[in-house]
Amino acid sequence: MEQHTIADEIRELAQERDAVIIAHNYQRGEVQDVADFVGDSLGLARQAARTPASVIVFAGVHFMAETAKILSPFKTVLMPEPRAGCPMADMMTATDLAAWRKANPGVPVVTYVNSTAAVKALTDVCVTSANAVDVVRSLGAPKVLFGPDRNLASWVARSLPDVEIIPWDGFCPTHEQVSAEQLAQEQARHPNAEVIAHPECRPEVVDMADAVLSTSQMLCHVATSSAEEFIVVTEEGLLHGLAKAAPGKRFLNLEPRMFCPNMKVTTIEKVRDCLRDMSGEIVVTEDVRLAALASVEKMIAIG
Ligand code: CIZ
Ligand code: SF4
Repeated sequence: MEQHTIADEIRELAQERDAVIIAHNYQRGEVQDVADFVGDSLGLARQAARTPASVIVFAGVHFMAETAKILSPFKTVLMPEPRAGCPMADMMTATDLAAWRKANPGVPVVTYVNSTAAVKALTDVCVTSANAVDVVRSLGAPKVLFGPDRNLASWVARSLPDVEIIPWDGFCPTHEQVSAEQLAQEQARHPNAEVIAHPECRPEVVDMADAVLSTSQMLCHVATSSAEEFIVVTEEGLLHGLAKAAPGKRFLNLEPRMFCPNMKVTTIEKVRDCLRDMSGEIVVTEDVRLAALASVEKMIAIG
């Protein structure tokens, strides 16, 4: 007799609860495999909003589930592990941002989607790592405040030398830990590998990359690139999706592997328990939601 797996149990519960399961590109492989959709935070939030499901189970970190709630106010958004936060998002609080705005009157505030709903609510326009350069360029402003990620800010500043980017001093500990020496050693071991790096890495690491890409851009890129081997400078969970996106190609992470502990606290058992118990609901107050929605919609309108 075939074994009834935890994945089978999850699929049955999802049907019973009218739930869609979405998993971020950095989640554990078995969690990605049980999800209806796998992707980046904004892509997932938009996809979940379009499904008829009344419940969204978001396997990711807190700001991502908040973004899903911002776009789907009438759906129930659940997190299998609601304590999964993002240290970078927590490096800029709404109180910090309010004071920063006040000290820089008239300067537009551009915020990375890796931020809390309360911070998005005080933002003029959000950006993702995929569209940050285009969105800032389209503002046509001589100067912008950019948070919370100083490394993404630096990438935008180097891409747009005519715009003065004032960075907040936040960073992603998982991407920040990578040094240029560490990457150089990996390159020396694999001289034919193409280096693809996330813009959350330090500027000197970004400058060593053949391509600077968001997670979704990496997934598209590896399928069309002529390279057969890649050094992937982002959280190691993406390698699961990369192997599916370009079967037969070789993907290397760094040593030690780039590991976000918050992304990995969600286990397949917690996905099951969350659906069974309908636990871990994410709530965003309506005034914050509407203000945050405006900054996300402005980004989407820009493209
Ligand atoms: O927005 C996301 O999902 C993150 C954290 C990174 C990316 O490049 O997709
Ligand atoms: Fe936050 Fe970095 Fe983890 Fe992404 S990988 S959730 S930015 S700490």
